[in-house]
Order: sequence, then structure tokens, then C-alpha cells
Amino acid sequence: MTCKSGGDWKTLAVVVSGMTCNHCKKAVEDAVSGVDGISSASVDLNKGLLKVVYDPEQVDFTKVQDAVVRAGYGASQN
Ligand SMILES: [Cu+2]
Repeated sequence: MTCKSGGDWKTLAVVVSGMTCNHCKKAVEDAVSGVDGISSASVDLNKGLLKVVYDPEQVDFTKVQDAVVRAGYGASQN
């Protein structure tokens, strides 16, 4: 992925369903952080929330959702 010099990253919060333990948390984080244009992905397991730092020129909610679904979980916009 290309490195950008600050300022144009955005943050997105996604509601993730189906996570029950730390393995799920890591599976979602790994799947989403591997997407081009995503700088970081972190899951709050208790809240069922995924926080994504992304480049809006490359990534939108659908891309994040695809990655979560591929990992076997559900994603909806909060
Ligand atoms: Cu699990």
C-alpha cells in the first residue's frame, strides 16, 4: 500500500456482528487491515465495533464490509 503524508486519512466506525472472542477480534482486524488503503483496523470486542483508519480515495464502507464478510462476520454502518 502507498504511504501518505498525513492529513487525508479518515476514520470509520463499523458495527461488526458475530464476534465472540479474541480470535474473532484478531480475524476481523487482520482481514480488514490487509485491505489496500486501510492504515489500521482495531476492534472493540465489548462494543462490537471496528474502527478503521482509511484513505477515502481508495476505500469506502463497502470495501470494509467485504473484508469483514470474507472473514466470516457481519458488518453494518453505524
Ligand atoms: Cu472467536
